[in-house]
Amino acid sequence: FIFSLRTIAASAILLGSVSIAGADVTLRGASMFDEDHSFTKTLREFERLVAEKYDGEIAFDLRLNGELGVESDYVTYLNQGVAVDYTILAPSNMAVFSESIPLMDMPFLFRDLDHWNAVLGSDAFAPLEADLREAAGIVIVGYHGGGVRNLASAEPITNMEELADHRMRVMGAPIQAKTFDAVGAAPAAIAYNEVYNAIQTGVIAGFENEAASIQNLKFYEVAPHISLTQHTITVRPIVMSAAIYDKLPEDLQTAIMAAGAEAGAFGRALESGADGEILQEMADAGQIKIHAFEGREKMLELVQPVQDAYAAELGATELLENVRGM
Ligand code: MAV
Repeated sequence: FIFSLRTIAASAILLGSVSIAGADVTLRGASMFDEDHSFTKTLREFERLVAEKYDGEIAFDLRLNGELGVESDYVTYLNQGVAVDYTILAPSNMAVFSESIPLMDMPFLFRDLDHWNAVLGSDAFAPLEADLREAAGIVIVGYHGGGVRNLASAEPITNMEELADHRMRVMGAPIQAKTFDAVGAAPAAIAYNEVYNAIQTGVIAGFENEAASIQNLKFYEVAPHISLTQHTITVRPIVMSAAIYDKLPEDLQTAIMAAGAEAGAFGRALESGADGEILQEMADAGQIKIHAFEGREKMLELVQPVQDAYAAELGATELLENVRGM
């Protein structure tokens, strides 16, 4: 009896994530974090804006704290049109379905926040969005992001020598592993929800992440040494399952696109503005130690040929040159 109840509960989560009865729509969202994280705040803002812009009845059911898994799970759900209708995702977690989408969050793509802002304000990534829709069945409705990723490790990493053979977790896209391989580290693709344990048990010596997530998921408990490599400014699309999106009434699709653009701008300002403060908060609380990293220029030099080769493979050389030139 208990078993069958569980089965029913599980299939209720996997099926019927969208119910469109007359004008009533309920969309289910997912966040790996609690209400304090900028991803969750941005998704809440997205919900508020959609409801405001849409004349019909709409409800949202946002599942927090990784209840529905991690981003690599969400990608599969979005692709299949089950369980998760909207979320925020790292492009590098969508590589299984689209080889080109991780280009937009590869390390050392953006020089600084101004450059990142200019690129996100342009349509430079439109071909990548089109490939994602086509190959993955995922629709980008806006852009969150703006966190700066640094190394977080059990022991300090302050220069290229200490980075050599450093066993670190990277996201699943091959370009992420190739990048950290090129700078001499020993990267391994590990699921996000296994990182804490893998560091604690010494399977790896660290990973790389942005301040907001290190704080929200308490990664500082196992990786308290932050090296300011500042290798990535994040790009985190707000996404929807195309299987769901395409079934929605046109006026709701219009509201979603407008809400996504606005919620993204809200989220980018929030995360990019809070990034330094969050690092400082964690340092003040004695949770992390911040280290300068000597060798960022060297990293950049080693990584550029890897970026070039990846773009060439994708036939995206012009796109990359265009982004670099902005
Ligand atoms: C951070 O929590 C976010 O950037 C999230 O989008 C990523 O999936 C995650 O890191 C990660 O490294 O997998």
